Amino acid sequence: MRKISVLSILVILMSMFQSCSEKIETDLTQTAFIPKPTSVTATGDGYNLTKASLIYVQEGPAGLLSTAEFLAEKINQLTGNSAETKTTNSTPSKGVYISIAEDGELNKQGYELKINKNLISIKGADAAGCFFGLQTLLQTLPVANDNAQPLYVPTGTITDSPEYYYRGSMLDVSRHFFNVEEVKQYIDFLAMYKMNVLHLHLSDDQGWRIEIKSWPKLTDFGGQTEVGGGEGGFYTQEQYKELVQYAADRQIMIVPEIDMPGHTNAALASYAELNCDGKARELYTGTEVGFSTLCTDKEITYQFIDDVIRELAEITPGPYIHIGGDESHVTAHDDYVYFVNKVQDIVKKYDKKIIGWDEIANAKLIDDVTVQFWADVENTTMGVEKGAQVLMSPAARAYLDMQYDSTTHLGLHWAGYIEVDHGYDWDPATLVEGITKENILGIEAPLWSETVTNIDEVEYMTFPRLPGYAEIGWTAPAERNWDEYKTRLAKHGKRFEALGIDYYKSALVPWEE
Ligand code: IFG
Repeated sequence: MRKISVLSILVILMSMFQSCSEKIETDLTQTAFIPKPTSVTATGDGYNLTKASLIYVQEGPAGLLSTAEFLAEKINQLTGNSAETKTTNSTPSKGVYISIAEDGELNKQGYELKINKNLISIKGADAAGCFFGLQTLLQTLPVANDNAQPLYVPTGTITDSPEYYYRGSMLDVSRHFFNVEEVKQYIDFLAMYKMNVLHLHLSDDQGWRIEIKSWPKLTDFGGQTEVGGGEGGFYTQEQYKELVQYAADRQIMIVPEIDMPGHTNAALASYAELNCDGKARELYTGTEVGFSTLCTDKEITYQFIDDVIRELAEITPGPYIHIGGDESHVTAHDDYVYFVNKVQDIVKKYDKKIIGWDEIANAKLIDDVTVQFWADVENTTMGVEKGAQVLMSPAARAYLDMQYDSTTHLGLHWAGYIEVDHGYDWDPATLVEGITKENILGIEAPLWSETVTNIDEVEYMTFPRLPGYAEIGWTAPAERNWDEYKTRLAKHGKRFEALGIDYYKSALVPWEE
């Protein structure tokens, strides 16, 4: 018998080791997708991503190229390739193909992701659907591939579409200011989980954060501090437009909020004439609420609001402007109603639709108003009776500034503690009596920043709860339960770590080691 040398045995062992370390995942149903897709069918093979060199884009439909370029960048990061995009008017036989479905073929914002050995096809009902299909594809791949492993996408078909069309988060940039780069990072977090709205809380007692050219002292003076006395800051209109574009390239709409008549100390400190007594207020760096109000019976107040809404509407392509309306504790009820009625007419004049915190339901409410439910069921159901839609942001479930538990070193707990399961285990359509799915525009998880000062702290309060809100907004309630969801969330811990996200490692989640 021929003597088998030690060397040849080593070679055999190495090749066996090599093949199992390259174990190719070929079961698409094993990917821990969040949000959970409507349907996933596996066909048991793998598309070799390292061969992906061309990303074809259907000629004609708008908004697909940015998605294709986004995908090319991710593929090149993961494989070292130099994949390029190319428009085509016919379906290619290999590579990646991004296209728009026939009218009515797929649900709004939905997509069909078909993967075989040679071709990955992302077919969207619309450009947003294509981008959401891309996010699903990316979840079959690692966030990083530092040791240049060959990468395969498991083959099969995913057909998917969202429960609600408005799936968002709010970032309070007034209590503490977050610069353009930090806001872009937050937009990236939303995009990973198919959220499509970023509500920016741009003004409050502690700071005015958006340049208004006709009222320059709002930022020159009113933007110069923040909670705790830091230097604050603001976005020039050019920077705001840069954020709008960055978000749009990720199918995310910016909803700007000017909170009024309460939460206006920064404006009242900037312009004496906005105060009923004609005296400018001091800048405020504390965290009390409900002590400020614009002067609702002065004409200049409405000229001020007209200028602000006009300038904001000009740089906001999205359909909504948020007028705030919360905690106007020093505005007499009738003055408040009179004020909100007048502000609605101003916003309508600039062809924008109104969102306001649930207190605005006490006003007349014109058509197409959305009441953002945060704390008061009576206000909200009154808004429904007046024909308003509801944006669900129940503080006790969805406020990202609520502490996880009594040991959380950041955040508040006036609405209660929100551990990861409590933030996930609820259905917007049944949470509040009198509010049903038909009344609901969507879901939004606000992050108030009284106690949150930088992006690391934003990450700690946002992760791991944000993916849960994204799933509540996207996946049918019958398909959701905490015990199954937590096993998928557990597999995203490694993704958070690879992204450098400083997340709260809740003991309720069986994180992968
Ligand atoms: N309520 C206030 C916010 C903020 C929040 C902190 C709303 C609509 C408490 N208004 O929530 O300004 O202070 O959790």
